[in-house]
Amino acid sequence: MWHGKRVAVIFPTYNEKDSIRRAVLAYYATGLVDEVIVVNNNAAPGTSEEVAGTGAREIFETKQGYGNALLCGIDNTDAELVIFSEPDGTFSGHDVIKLLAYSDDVPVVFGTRTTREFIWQGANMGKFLRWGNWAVAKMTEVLYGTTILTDMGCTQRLLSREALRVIRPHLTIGGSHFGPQVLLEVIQHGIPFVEIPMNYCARVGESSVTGSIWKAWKLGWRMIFLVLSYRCGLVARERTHWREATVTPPRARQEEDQPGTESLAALAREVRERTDSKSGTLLQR
Ligand SMILES: Nc1nc2c(ncn2[C@@H]2O[C@H](COP(=O)(O)OP(=O)(O)O)[C@@H](O)[C@H]2O)c(=O)[nH]1
Ligand SMILES: [Mg+2]
Repeated sequence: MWHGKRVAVIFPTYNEKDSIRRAVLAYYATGLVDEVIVVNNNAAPGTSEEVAGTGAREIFETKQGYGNALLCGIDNTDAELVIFSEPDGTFSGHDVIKLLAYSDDVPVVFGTRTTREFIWQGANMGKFLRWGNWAVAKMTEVLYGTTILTDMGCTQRLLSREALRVIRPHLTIGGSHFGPQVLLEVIQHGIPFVEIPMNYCARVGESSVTGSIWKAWKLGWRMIFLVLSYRCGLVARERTHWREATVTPPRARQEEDQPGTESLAALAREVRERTDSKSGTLLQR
């Protein structure tokens, strides 16, 4: 729970049998996560046994692909704050607190894995992947005039329920470039977002998406093609702009929740009175 909002984490799983148990427990250990949803995407045998008893809810998506698994997770939670992640040991449960802290100000918080200080030894983030992700992200930033973007492929991110409600009908990609489509739909809808550094560690087991340079190269080109298609209006659809889609912008709502100047003055008076009664010298100094 974060400021009265329910928090869910979605873990798609395909080949993470040896790390998923630890991942689920680490995210619950933050004390901030209400529900971990494991989407079993024809996962390695033994995965369900590892998930059992962790408190996570396991659901099954037989349509293969990262995007299909995430969409199934999104459609199976009503949490107000939804975090996408991976249970392969690359992300840290501790970073949930960073995503949540920024969710107070913006409805979407993207992670980035290209900040040098946060890349741990053994992480699959060599020069090619780091600069490749950075370059496609910068291309997107310049083409759309967005806030800073430095990673096109980070899969740890947070979306509010309102943001998901707005973009969900436009999410169509079942494969690995689902992540960039989420980013592009957020941009196209004018949803405010920020990108923050995530710790990125070595993976447990083999990566099947960016493990080989050839696969990463192909995925990179698919991402570039997707960004350009959106920019050229080839994915033109009717979209409701964020400002019209949300009745009250989150920031305005939070301001309503803040104590007004009157109650702040009362609080200051109370503190003064208490300090006064305990130690007069403190006030006089
Ligand atoms: N390769 C693959 N990954 C899937 C599939 N469905 C879900 N995933 C998830 O996609 C994520 C990325 O895969 P991974 O092998 O870790 O690639 P990497 O993050 O690029 O190293 C993992 O969390 C997988 O569980 C699928 O059909 N194939
Ligand atoms: Mg991974």
